[in-house]
Amino acid sequence: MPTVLKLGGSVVTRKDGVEQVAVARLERAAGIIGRFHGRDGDAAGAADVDAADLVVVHGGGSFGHPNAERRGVTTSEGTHDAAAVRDIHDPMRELNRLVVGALSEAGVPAVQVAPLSAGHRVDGEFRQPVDAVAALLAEGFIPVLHGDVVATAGGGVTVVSGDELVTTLATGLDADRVGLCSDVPGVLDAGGAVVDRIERFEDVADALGGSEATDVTGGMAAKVRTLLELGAPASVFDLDGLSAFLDGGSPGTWIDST
Ligand code: IP8
Repeated sequence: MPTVLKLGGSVVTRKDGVEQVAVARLERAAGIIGRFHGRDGDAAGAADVDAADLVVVHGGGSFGHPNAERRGVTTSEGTHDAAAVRDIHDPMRELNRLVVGALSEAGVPAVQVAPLSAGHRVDGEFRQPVDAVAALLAEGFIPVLHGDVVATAGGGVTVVSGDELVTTLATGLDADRVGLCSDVPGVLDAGGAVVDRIERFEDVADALGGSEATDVTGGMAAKVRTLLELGAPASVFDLDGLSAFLDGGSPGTWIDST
């Protein structure tokens, strides 16, 4: 069963700039994924994790959120302005091209997959057929999707977050593991310490503040809520934990309501 890995916008972009790639962090993440992918299944620590069965999703960071905010588009507020749709979608495609390029340099058979081309939203719920993603996986490719904008019944076009994509893909592909790699080592409590395990949102509701940079899709609180609704365990960790996660470990915070 596949692993779904999200590289947060804070990992692949610099949130202090406009449409700035975090080159060193992206190359580091790509190198870790490349080493994982290039390893055979009998390598130490990787025995029960299939390196070929990986779907990557990345967030928007400074390529997505500022443009969406400027256009007044969120996951619930849509637009019928095609220029606004292009203003949000096109930079995300460019970021996706750069992420896929870095993965490719690291030896990963990564290919671009755009949610706008196949996903849509009905009654607030994001839907994305996963057959094409499953077929790409079966043929040995690593599909790389991204936070985007999608057609929304009765509402024009709205933002779809990488976290929504993770949920939809994990459910549709029957993933057994989900990883969210962000710029923090896990979900932090009020004192700044990593919470080891979350089973109910109420356990951490008070500790979860808003994201500091512009984030039209809700920051860490929204991530935790979304992950608690998954039928699979999820881990939240930073780049230091990525290798351990791909090896089958549970760095950072383990989120599991099952
Ligand atoms: O960074 C947001 O994706 P996220 C995508 O995963 C856009 O929340 C276009 C703002």
